[in-house]
Amino acid sequence: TLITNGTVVSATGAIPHDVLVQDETVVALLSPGTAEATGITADTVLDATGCYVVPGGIDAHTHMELPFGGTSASDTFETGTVAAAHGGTTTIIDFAVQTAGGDLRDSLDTWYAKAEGNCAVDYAFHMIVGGVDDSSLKLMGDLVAEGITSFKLFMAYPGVFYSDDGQILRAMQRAAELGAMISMHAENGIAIDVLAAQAAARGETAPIHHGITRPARLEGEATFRAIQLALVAGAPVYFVHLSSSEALEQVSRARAEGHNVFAETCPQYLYLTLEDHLGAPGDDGFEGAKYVCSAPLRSKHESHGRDLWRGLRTNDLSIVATDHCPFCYKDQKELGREDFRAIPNGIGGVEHRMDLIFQGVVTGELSLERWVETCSTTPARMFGLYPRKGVIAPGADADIVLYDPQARTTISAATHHMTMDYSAYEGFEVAGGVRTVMSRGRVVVDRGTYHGSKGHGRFLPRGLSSYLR
Ligand code: DUC
Ligand code: ZN
Ligand code: ZN
Repeated sequence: TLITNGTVVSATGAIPHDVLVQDETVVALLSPGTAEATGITADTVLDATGCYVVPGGIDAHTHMELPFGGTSASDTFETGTVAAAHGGTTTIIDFAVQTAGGDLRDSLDTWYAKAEGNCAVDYAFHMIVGGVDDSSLKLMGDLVAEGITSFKLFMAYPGVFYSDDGQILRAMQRAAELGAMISMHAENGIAIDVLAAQAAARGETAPIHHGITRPARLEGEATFRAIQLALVAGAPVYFVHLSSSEALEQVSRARAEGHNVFAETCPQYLYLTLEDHLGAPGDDGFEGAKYVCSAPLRSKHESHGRDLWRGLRTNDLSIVATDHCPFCYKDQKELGREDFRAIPNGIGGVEHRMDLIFQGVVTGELSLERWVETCSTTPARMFGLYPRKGVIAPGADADIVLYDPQARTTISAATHHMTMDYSAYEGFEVAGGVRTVMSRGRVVVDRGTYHGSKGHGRFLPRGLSSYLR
């Protein structure tokens, strides 16, 4: 296949090039129009006139089928990866889950079984270690050898996923030994549970109280603490779903000191706010349940959104991932109608990340190159998939998106492919849009039509991070 007349965008530039793909792999980038003169004939020509030709998106944070609060995230690996493909994401890194008391090996095997043969695009796993003990610490070595080279710990959710500081330190020491990455959910869950119980006792049970009882200070505090533990252990640490100025300040300071401290943010923290989406204090409306996620949406009267865009520019935030964790409003979010603590936490967005962050290019918040870097190249480098993924270069997998900056779409649950009965971005008007998506040389989406198949997506064993300083 020859992709002609497009502008190939990488993390370092945007250059008109034709791209030659053979089977599953990129074999050459050619000066525009020179293929024939060099004796190359292609069976298929994809005309990319007017399009950016970008490496397929990598969503480094998804939760397909995650069991949570007595229910399960509504996208399966099949539906979630089809939705990802529609949005120009050709790799997901999902979180296999060990909860407290579970066995790490069995938990991971359950995750392999959920995904295998069902995915439309390639997938890899991080491992949530919900029970740090001698057995799981030992097994971390086996997992690294299998290509699961990052481990998520939770400072939130006592009794479910939570690790105390001693457990965190031990897991970090083990990660340091193995060269593995520690991903951290940094919110002080012990303090949050106290605030949430106090709110509930006062009768403050509406969704807004989910946000109010998870203050940004408790994200900042946990972020600081995790950084200190990581420095003591000599391990790199990567903060997932960073949502607040307070947490960013800690990451920025550690990075300025040269430490291996990294963070991602998510579109919901760039576009949605506490007041506009969770409801106002005293507003007992339940619609806000649609926007209950953790870390929570932050106040529009503070500096969070502005600071997060700045962090993306300065690389204090290296990656945009979605934390795709979809629950339907009906029957799932409604579990918390009487008490916000029972609302399953999560927002679905795997389909819209590339489009939503492209809006930052349109408004001048980010460069075109930075869009590709935060959404594809850095996730590949951070999590050991580079240069197979994250770049259009000879030898790389032909995961390629033709992105049309002139397209116009409106996000809606009526047209999205995720199995959610609402969209957190309902009515958002998007400038730009995915035209064609190729996964390992095969066109899986073209002009909104799905041409892929279940089981095309393969498990990707990952190497160690190539992003550490
Ligand atoms: N946050 C969410 O919003 N959902 C699942 C887990 C998490 O940490
Ligand atoms: Zn989390
Ligand atoms: Zn998550």
